[in-house]
Amino acid sequence: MTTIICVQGDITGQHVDAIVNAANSSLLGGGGVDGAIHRAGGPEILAACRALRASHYGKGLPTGRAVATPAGRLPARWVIHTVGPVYSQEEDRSELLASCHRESLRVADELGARTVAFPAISTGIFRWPMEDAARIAVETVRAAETNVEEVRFVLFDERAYEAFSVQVR
Ligand code: AR6
Repeated sequence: MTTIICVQGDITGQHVDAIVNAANSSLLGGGGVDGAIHRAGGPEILAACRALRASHYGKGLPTGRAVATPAGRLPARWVIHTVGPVYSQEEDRSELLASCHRESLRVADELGARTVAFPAISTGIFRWPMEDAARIAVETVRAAETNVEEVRFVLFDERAYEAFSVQVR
C-alpha cells in the first residue's frame, strides 16, 4: 500500500529517497521547479544529465518518460527527471501526464526508493489546469503497482495544496 500525502512547500528541502523533477526533453535545466532543483542540488545533477544526453538520450527524454540521476547536494538520493506534456485545449494529453507519474514510480522501484516527492507536474510553465492535474496525478498514483511506500506531493502554493488535498481526502 502506498500512502499519499500532501505538503505545501519547496520540494528541494524534502528528505526523501527520490525527488521528481518536472523537466523538459533537453534535460539541461530550465525555470520553475527544474531551475530550483538544479540550483539547490549543484552541478552534479547537470553533469549526470549531460551524460544521459551523450549516451541513451541523444535526442532528449520523450514526454511522459522518466530517468534518474544522483541528487547532488539535495537531501535526497536521487532526482527522477520526467517530462510533462504542455497543456492543450485541442488535444487530450492526459495519458502523457499520467505516464509521467507511472514512469517515475517505475524508475523509483528500479532504484529501490521507498519515499518519493512529486511536484505538480505540468501546472506551471506548461499551463495544465491545477484541479485537473491534481486529479490525474492522484488517480494515477493510486492505481500504480509500486513498492514505493510514501508518495509526497509537494505543492508550492496554497491553491495547489488545496487542489491536491481534495483529491487525496
Ligand atoms: N517546489 C515545489 N514546487 C515548485 C517549486 C519548488 N521549488 N517551484 C515551482 N513549483 P513548472 P511545468 C511548482 O513550471 O509546468 C521548466 O522550465 C509550480 O508552482 O516548474 O511542468 C522545465 O525545464 C508549479 O505548480 O513545471 C520545463 O521547460 C509546478 O511546480 C517546464 O518548466 C510545476 O511548474 C516544465 O513546466
